[in-house]
Amino acid sequence: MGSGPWGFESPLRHHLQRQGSLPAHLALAGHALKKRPDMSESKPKILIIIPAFNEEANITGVIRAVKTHQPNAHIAVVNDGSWDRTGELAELHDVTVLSHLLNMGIGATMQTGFKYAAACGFDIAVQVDGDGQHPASQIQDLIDVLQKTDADMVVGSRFVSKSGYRPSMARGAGMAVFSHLVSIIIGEKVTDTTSGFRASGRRCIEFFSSHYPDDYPEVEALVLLHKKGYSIKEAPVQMSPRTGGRSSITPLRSIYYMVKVLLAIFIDLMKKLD
Ligand SMILES: Nc1nc2c(ncn2[C@@H]2O[C@H](COP(=O)(O)OP(=O)(O)OP(=O)(O)O)[C@@H](O)[C@H]2O)c(=O)[nH]1
Ligand SMILES: [Mg+2]
Repeated sequence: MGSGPWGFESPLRHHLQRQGSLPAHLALAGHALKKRPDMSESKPKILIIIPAFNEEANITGVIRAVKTHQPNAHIAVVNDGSWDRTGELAELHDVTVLSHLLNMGIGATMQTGFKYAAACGFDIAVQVDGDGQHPASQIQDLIDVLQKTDADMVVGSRFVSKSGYRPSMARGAGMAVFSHLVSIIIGEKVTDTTSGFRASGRRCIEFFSSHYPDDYPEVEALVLLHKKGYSIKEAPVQMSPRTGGRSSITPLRSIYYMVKVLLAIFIDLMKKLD
């Protein structure tokens, strides 16, 4: 296979082709792939994956904050078919922008990030949402726990210590149900199963690059990891409220979310994973 002029295109395309899954929705625009990460050092290679759908109000601030707090990490913004200026604004920075041609949802968005991380050989991938809710100042806390405990994934939890986070009643009830259910399944207490602020190690990156749940993926991803025999730890985090844009979780959607995720968990428990 010939090497593309932008460095990234070649390993990512090769990896996707090997998996037989070069998705038609993934646009690997050359101009967006201008920065090659420095993979020559012996330190762990860290990728910050920023999923973003119509986040023009927040994306610039999020990229700047990540650069300030993680100057040595590489950033991949996964622009999930946004129809606002999210992609354009992200491309003004020295980051990789992977653009879906269509809106695919957060599950596919994160899987694109993991495919990229696996293809480029990153050791750690941290999800930092493009809406500004995940404080960049706490990325290092997740990475520290990942490295100290040898866990496969560390989830930033709003409920390990007081964080001031107050979900709505419906959302809080849903979170409590998931937390109990997942703790029973995993055999360990998990307090915040819906947090997307997470750090994944190498084994998780590989696994998630080929298996990542679709819709509302956070809870299911934990069950899949447990089935795989991978370990999960939590680290206390604070989370800010959204600073702009719109949440995907409307009251009606939270009912769909509960039913869908509960069914998916039971199906996952019965499924054979390769
Ligand atoms: N809503 C939505 N977000 C997406 C999609 N694809 C990627 N994302 C990004 O995924 C991240 C999480 O989405 P949010 O809507 O904030 O979900 P959430 O954080 O669970 O909900 P809130 O606490 O209400 O913000 C954000 O950075 C989005 O920009 C999509 O199809 N819909
Ligand atoms: Mg959010």
